[in-house]
Amino acid sequence: VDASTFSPKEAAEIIGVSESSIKRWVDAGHITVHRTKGGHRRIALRELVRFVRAESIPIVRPDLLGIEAVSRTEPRELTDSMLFSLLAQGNGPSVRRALVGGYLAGRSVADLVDDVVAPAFEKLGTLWTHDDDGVFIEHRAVTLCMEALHQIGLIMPERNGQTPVMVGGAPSGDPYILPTLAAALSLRDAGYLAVQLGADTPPTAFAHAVNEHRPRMVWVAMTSLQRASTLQRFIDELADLLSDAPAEIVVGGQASRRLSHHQNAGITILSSMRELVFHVREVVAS
Ligand code: B12
Repeated sequence: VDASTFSPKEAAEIIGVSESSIKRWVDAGHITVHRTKGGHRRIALRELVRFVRAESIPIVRPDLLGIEAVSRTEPRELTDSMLFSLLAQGNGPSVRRALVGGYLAGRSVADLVDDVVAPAFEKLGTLWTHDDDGVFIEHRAVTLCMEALHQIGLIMPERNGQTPVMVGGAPSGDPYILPTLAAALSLRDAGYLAVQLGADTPPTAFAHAVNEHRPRMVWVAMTSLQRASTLQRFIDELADLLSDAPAEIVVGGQASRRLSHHQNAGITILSSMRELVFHVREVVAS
């Protein structure tokens, strides 16, 4: 995906405008291009994606984008019930089209996760209680959703070395991958670099990552039904290991409700991806 670039003519076809419009936007600086040795303009896929999202331009020939064809139905209207059905059916291409389409239509990753993905999984989470198939459907759905989020990650703008870095993952014993992946992509979408350590990450691994990447913030996504005392021990150990680092600890996820706020002074407990993005903007600005 990284290597794909388009000529102004191809870009024009993808978004259904004339080639001269594209050239005009390039000359006016609205679209960044690089030049081939022969002096021809080339537009990177990530740049074209940034442009259509910023300008709310519909994509008329998604097939030409090279990323899997994107939904032609109104992606802005993607709801949690629609995603729930696609996930329950195990329809991978449609799940990717729906989520990537929502992103291309200009929705932020945080909005998609808070309003579509999380409520769709909440519905999915009730299936295993009535039906043996529920467990397999849930596992398959997690993988399909990871693939879709990963695809969004591949078409996001790339950040340079000056960008503030965040590090995060799920705590020891917590197998949940989507919450921490969603946090990483929400942060990347908001313009930061995110180093994601994945599920079941011990405090010492967080500490090593912090040492290497020097993040402004560390997120902990806790979902697994562990005892409050186990979760608290994890946070205390992490806070202890990071006591010399200038990184703030932000905790979220379903199990974070089990932590008491007064035992966690100095640590921020948040409940959604939008809050996470909002909070990080404040941390970075301060
Ligand atoms: C997928 C899933 C699994 C998968 C996970 C696979 C994987 N590799 O990730 C597997 C199969 C492993 C699993 C296992 C179990 N699960 Co489960 N699982 C789910 C399910 C369906 C979705 C969770 C998910 O990924 N959601 C997507 C994320 C993005 O949404 P979210 O978690 O709601 O996150 C929101 C906020 O919390 C917040 N947030 C999340 N993380 C962070 C981080 C930060 C920093 C911030 C700021 C915010 C934030 O942002 C999101 C809002 O946009 C939920 C259903 C549900 N209601 O959530 C059940 C659910 C969590 N599981 C449940 C249960 C009971 C289990 C099992 C005990 C089942 C069993 N009998 O084996 C085991 C226990 C595993 C363990 N060790 O803990 C219950 C928990 C019940 C409870 N809380 O009392 C639920 C609620 C299902 C249900 N309705 O019964 N599960």
